[in-house]
Amino acid sequence: MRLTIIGNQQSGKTTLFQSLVGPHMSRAKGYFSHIGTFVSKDPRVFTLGKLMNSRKITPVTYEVTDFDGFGTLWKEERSGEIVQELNTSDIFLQIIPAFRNVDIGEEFDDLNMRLIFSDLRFVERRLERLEKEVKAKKASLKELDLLKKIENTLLEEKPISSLNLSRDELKLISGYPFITLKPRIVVINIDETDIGTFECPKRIKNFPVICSPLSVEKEIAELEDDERKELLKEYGLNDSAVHKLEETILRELGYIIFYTAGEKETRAWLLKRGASVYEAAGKIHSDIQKGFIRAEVIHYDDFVHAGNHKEAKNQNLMHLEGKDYIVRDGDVINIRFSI
Ligand SMILES: Nc1nc2c(ncn2[C@@H]2O[C@H](COP(=O)(O)OP(=O)(O)OP(=O)(O)O)[C@@H](O)[C@H]2O)c(=O)[nH]1
Ligand SMILES: [Mg+2]
Repeated sequence: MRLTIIGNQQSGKTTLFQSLVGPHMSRAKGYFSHIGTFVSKDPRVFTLGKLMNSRKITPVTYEVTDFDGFGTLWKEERSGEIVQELNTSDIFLQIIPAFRNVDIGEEFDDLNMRLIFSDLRFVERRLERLEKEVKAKKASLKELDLLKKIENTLLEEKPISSLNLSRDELKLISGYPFITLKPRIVVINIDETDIGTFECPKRIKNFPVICSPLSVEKEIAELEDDERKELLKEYGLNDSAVHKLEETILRELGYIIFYTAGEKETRAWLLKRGASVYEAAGKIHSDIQKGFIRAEVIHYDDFVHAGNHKEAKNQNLMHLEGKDYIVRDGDVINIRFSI
């Protein structure tokens, strides 16, 4: 899972990167000025791991990239290549530097239009060839119609994601590097003096918004838990925005977290919302999926209430499920399998 921070020059991209990754090592590559790992803030895996006395606790991690392609490294004539690199991301975090008193709408549009134009340029080039290919019966009329629909949307200055394409339509264009098809979260970087008074819009052009003083977040990320709480209080903040950001990322991408818990290791796993326990088994190991018999499922809340597997079983909080069971966020799963 790759999260990519985008924004204009000096908007606070690297500050957000450091808030997510902490003061750890990062590397640079191509248009990414920093690449690092964001360790999930989900506290449940640690609670479970402690209850289980696990020797190892493994939270979910995300790869974070600080993208400078629209910043200092931006070159109009290289935009094709820049977009190719962006296309490796699953979700974008678009920063708006409200601390610089910019017009939020204008600042959003500025980058938004660059993304829309780059998709439009691609569609127009593709359409030229596609019309010939359809005539020669080398491509389908369906694809041509879909690309025309996409072209119209982009000409209306709307992202492709606003079309809510069907699964079949998405399949037809899955090979295309469309960046306005990807989910995006707008992060408004507010001045620390505006904490508590800044009116945070719920959405901008239908993208979810998070407002946060990123310079404070960066400071918080460098601290230990106790100090962190203290500093949050000092600034009048309830919680770190990073936590909320992760929740929003998972919601926008349609992911949930499930757990496996044992003495050797307790681990959190990402799974597409609506996926079956059979698919979950495949995430853990292909052999476990192949040999799937049944799944023992205890919800996190029940697990914590009971304190351990055995007690949860005694209290009838564990249920046995077959392959088709749809995993819920927070399920603690033990797969019975034979190979
Ligand atoms: N007051 C204030 N300053 C901030 C905030 N966020 C970032 N800055 C400052 O703005 C400057 C740019 O921040 P960066 O995080 O480096 O921004 P960037 O988008 O990575 O910049 P480039 O990589 O040069 O495009 C730095 O001097 C930060 O200290 C904020 O929330 N409040
Ligand atoms: Mg930077």
